[in-house]
Amino acid sequence: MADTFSLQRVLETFRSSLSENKEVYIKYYISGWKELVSFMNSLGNVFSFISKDVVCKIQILENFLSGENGSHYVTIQSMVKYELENDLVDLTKRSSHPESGCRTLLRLHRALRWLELFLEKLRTSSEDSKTSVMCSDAYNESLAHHHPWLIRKAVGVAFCALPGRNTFFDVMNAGDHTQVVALLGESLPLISEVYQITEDLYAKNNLLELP
Ligand code: 1PW
Repeated sequence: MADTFSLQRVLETFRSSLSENKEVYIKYYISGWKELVSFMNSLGNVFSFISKDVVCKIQILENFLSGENGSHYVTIQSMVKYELENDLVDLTKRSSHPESGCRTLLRLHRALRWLELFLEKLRTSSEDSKTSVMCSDAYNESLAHHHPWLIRKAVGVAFCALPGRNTFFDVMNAGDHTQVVALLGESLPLISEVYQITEDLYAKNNLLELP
């Protein structure tokens, strides 16, 4: 992973994460998140508590992927099948499998919805739009429903420290503003597709509320 963030690379990793028969490769899904973490870190210390949790979740999934049962963790589909068939998921409350791949990935999946909403707002925003408002609106429409009060407060504080729209576009490192908007337009359907495939899979298996 290169040091400088590039929006283009995030999109490429999410693109690579879709297999021909529409399964999602965990390896690339995680790479996409790693890029986003480097982005969050470049936004300053306020984001470190947010990125820490994401880093921790990425690590859990990487451990599964490189572990002895790694072959079952190649795609989200194979992970769900394997963990369910082998009773490796705590379905109602956390007990013997508090950090299953399924519940860990679900947290990233919910955050991906936030990202999708936020990037869509950014794409259609006007020059005087505030990133902090777009960010928290997207958050309140998605991830906030899954977070307790204290986290919602802390996340809200972090959003206030976000740089303005111009800086944001520059940090994305994808050319001038028109190019960033075009790139977002091209890539949002992809992120949305990865999100929807995962959402349908989790819904079908009744996994959307995993503790
Ligand atoms: C500007 C770009 C930022 C994009 C990343 C957005 C990710 C937002 C993640 C918020 C995390 C807040 C702190 C941690 C909360 C955890 O309790 C929560 N994790 C997540 C990813 O929502 C739930 O995980 P848990 O406690 O059930 O293990």
